[in-house]
Amino acid sequence: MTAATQYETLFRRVGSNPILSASDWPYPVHTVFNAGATTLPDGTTLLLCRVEDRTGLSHLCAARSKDGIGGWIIDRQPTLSSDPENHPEELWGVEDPRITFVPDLGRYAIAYTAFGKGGPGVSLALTEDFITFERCGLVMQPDDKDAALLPRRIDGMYALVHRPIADSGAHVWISYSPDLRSWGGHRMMLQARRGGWWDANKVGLSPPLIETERGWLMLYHGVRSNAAGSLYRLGVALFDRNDPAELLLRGDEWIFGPEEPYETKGDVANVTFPCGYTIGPDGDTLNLYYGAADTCIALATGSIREILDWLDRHSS
Ligand code: BMA
Repeated sequence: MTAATQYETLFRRVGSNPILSASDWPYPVHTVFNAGATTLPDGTTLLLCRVEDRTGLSHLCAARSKDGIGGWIIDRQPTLSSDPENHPEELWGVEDPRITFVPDLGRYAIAYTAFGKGGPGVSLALTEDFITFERCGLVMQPDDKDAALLPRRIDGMYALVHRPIADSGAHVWISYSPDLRSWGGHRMMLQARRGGWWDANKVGLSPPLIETERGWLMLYHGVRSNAAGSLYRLGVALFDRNDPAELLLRGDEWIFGPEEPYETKGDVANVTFPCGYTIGPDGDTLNLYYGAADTCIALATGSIREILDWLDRHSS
């Protein structure tokens, strides 16, 4: 008798998952999840975590660690809170940050969901140190979320990947700007597949795009709604390096999804929702930080090279 064939494992969870939970916080909070990630110049991993308190609204709080796994030093108060007086679009909180270091600005750009009376929209803030922030305000009006800036300009323009909701569904788009304020040149990048597919109902960018020699690698969340609710799993697609709206390859199957108890049980069951990654010193190891069940933060590691190989064998 031969052993049953297994699906390939592209991401391995670390043994200490979940790596951050509400009980780690220096002030009372309900849940911590959906964190943006970056590596600071001294090698420290910084996570900008979405934190929900008992008002039900979210703010962002920074956690720093030397090895990106443990020993987190967490800001003693919210790092970036909503500012509804100046930004009414943030009346109901700020959520799901994605961080991109932009060398030509010399600063980190944080794209986050601003939640207000009009619904969720996309806002941008710039920072050098994750202590003070310059807010650019709402750059994509509701309904829109799941956004991240590209680290470099394309044909002289900044590029933002985001996920507007229209009557036709929830698909990933890219838009361009000369100054991070005025946006145009909108093009659709990736469509929800419809029908019975695992990514039939909604797709959205997960962490920021990853630039590889073969193109821009996108890890995206695909949502399938069934009688029990919604399942949030992770898929992968590759886009042209010079024209990121141009889809080259799209994986047929999901590559990561809820399996462990901390992913299948929580405030929203069956959710794995990465908003950030860091890349190891070898230039290939991908440390993927994801919100689990909208309750805690977990880490899984993969290899960019293995993901690209898999994509060659599993794309339609
Ligand atoms: C999405 C976002 C995420 C959340 C996910 C699952 O629409 O709002 O913040 O993690 O739903 O609830």
